[in-house]
Parts: sequence; C-alpha cells; structure tokens
Amino acid sequence: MGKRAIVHVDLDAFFASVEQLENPKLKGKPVIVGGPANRGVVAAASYEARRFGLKAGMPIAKARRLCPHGIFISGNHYRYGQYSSQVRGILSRYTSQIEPLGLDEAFLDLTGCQRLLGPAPVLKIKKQIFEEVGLTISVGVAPNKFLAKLASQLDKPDGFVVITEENALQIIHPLPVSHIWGVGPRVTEELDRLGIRTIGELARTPLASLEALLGSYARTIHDFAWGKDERKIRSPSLAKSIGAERTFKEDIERKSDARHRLFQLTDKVGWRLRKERYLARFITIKIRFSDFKTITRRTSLANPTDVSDLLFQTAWSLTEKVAWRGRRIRLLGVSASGLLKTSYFEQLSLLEDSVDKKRRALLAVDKIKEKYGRESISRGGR
Ligand code: DCP
Ligand code: CA
Repeated sequence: MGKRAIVHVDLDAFFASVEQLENPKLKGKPVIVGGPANRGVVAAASYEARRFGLKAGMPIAKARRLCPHGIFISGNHYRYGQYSSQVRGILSRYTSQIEPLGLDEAFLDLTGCQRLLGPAPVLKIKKQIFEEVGLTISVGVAPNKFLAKLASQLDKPDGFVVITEENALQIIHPLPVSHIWGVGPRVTEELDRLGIRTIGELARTPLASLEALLGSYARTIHDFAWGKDERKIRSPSLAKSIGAERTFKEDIERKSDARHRLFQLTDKVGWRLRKERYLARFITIKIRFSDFKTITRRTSLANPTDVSDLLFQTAWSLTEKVAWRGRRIRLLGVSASGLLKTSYFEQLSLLEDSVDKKRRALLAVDKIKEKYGRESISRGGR
C-alpha cells in the first residue's frame, strides 16, 4: 500500500462543549453532562471539570463529590446530533472518504490532498469548524488509522499532531499500552501481569506469547505496536437503500386503498430498517399508473428514523401531492435511503424520548414477528 494521509478528527469534550457554546455563562466552568438518561453516569465533562478527576463513565454521585461546585446538566441529545451533522457537512467538503465513528469522531482519507498541500487542509478543517460551528476539534494525521487516532488524542483539546512513518515508533513506544485502540482495563491488566506496560514493550514481546494470552487479537495489537495498520476508510454507502414495492392484482382507484397499501409498505420498510439496524434520512415513493407511466418523489425525513409511522406520514404526504386522482395505480413503492447505523444514536441516547418509546414498542413487536412469523401480528393502517 502506498503512503496514505489518514486524518482522525475528534471533537473536544463534545456534549459539554455544546452546552458551553449555547450558554456563554458556562464558558470556563466545570460543566458535566450526564444523569438519568445516561443511566446516572457522566457522559461528558468539560476540560475544567476534568481537572477535578472527572471523566466519562464515572457515576454522577462520585462526580458530585469530586466537584461539588460543578454545573450538572442532563443535556439535549437531539441538539448534539445537529452539531454532529453540521461538522460532518464541513468534513465532506474535503473528501467523500469519511468514516464516522460515533457522533463526534471520524476518519478521513486525504491522501491526494495532503501530498499537494501539506498540513494546510487539516488546519483549514479546524478553522472552519471553529468559525462556523464554534467547537474545537483535535486532529491527528498519520499514514494509517491506528496512528491517526492515537495522534488526535495526544494534544487534546484543540490538538494537531502529525505522526509520520519516520517518527512513529519514537512517539508511540514510550506510551502506555492503554493508548492502543481496543486495549481496555482488562487487557491492560493482563499485559501488566506479563510485565508489559508500554507500547514498546508490547512490540518487543514475541507474538507467540501474546497469542497465548489474547488469541487472534494478539496479532492486531502487535502490528499496532509496530505502527502497522492496513485498514481502509470505510465510508458508509449513501447509495444503499431499503425498499418495498408491490404491483397490485387490480389497479387501485380509491384514496383509502392507496393509503392502506402505502401503510403496509412503510411498515415493511420500517421493519427491515430496524432489523438491519439503520435509521433513514430520506424517503422515496414510486407510483406506476395503469398506463405504465411511473413517477418517483423524494424528500428528507424530519429526523433520521426507523419508526414505521413516521415513514408512513412522510411517504403519504408525498403521495398526496401527486395528482393521481382519477388515475389508477398499478404499483406503489417506498424506499428509505441516507442510511445511518442505529447504534450511534442509541448508544448516545440521541433519540427523542417520545420517538424512543414508539421504537421500543415496535422492537418488541418485531421480536414476536421473528419468533412466530411475520403474519402473527398485522397492523391495520387507516
Ligand atoms: N459519551 C457518552 N457516554 C460515554 C462516553 C461518551 O454519552 N460513556 C458521549 C459524550 C461525549 C461524546 O460521547 O461528549 C464523545 O465522547 P468522547 O469519548 O470522544 O469524549 P469527549 O468528546 O467528551 O471528550 P474528548 O475531548 O476526550 O474527546
Ligand atoms: Ca471527543
């Protein structure tokens, strides 16, 4: 593989920084976002709060003890999603090779760009995000994903670190093994028992003895310890869509029939989205008339969703705008696109509460359907 320019970007104290941005009174203060919706743990702590030893995942009760004058906020997860999209919009000016990682991190492949322009595009990304969105981001540039992600963490907040093939080992070998992606407290402890504390020590340990301890994962982290990582940027395909369509035995004339059929189709699409764990951003309807003339209409959903009713509402309002009265419909189709992996949203409890309730009910129904067959529960849509 030729030399690559992989960039990892990571927003600083993301949720907490958004709160400080929206309420200037919170600037420079210890702000902690978390609480009940996050199961009673700290989701984000501003850098001011971190001085008191606070960090993500810590129980709120402990955080209050360590930082009694901290400002505790339960947060507005929906807004964080909006900031995240805004930042992604800026990133996509530079390349289509973007792999988002959660809400506030992404890999970019700037291989072509970088060779021509040096660090300039990366500095421009930082500048544009700060000027247009108001948030600071830490950036790592390196020949691969592992090194880029490690680099972005080295100089937080507002960091900018370049790791090259030449300086890589010098930079990473003195660092503790916990800097390696995927090496959590458990693995750190096991390595510690073998006397392996730094990445350099890990690199110099024979692969076979690591394999005895860690199985197939050993090779990956051993390669990482030598600065090696061949993984490509995997940008989620915007082309992918999930759809359902139906040609009717008899052409449809009545509005109520069309509405019912459309409901069944969106129900199916919603079910498949949930099964494949996607949220859709766009919905497209397709209508074929009895004379075979076919039209499609597309619109964006108010929020990314996998809730059948919300897909239906949008699809129906698109359908109603088409002048089809007096014509007969031979085929109806619905497809959902602009798919985003549900896990990002769920993990950060980013779904609005009312929508989340609906989703949970649907997921329960999906389970029954899976167990007893799709026909076990049918939903009447009128
Ligand atoms: N998050 C969460 N629960 C966690 C960890 C994180 O809800 N246990 C959310 C809140 C964070 C966001 O995800 O703001 C990003 O997580 P990071 O681990 O990247 O942490 P921060 O962005 O807060 O801080 P840093 O500056 O270290 O990146
Ligand atoms: Ca972050």
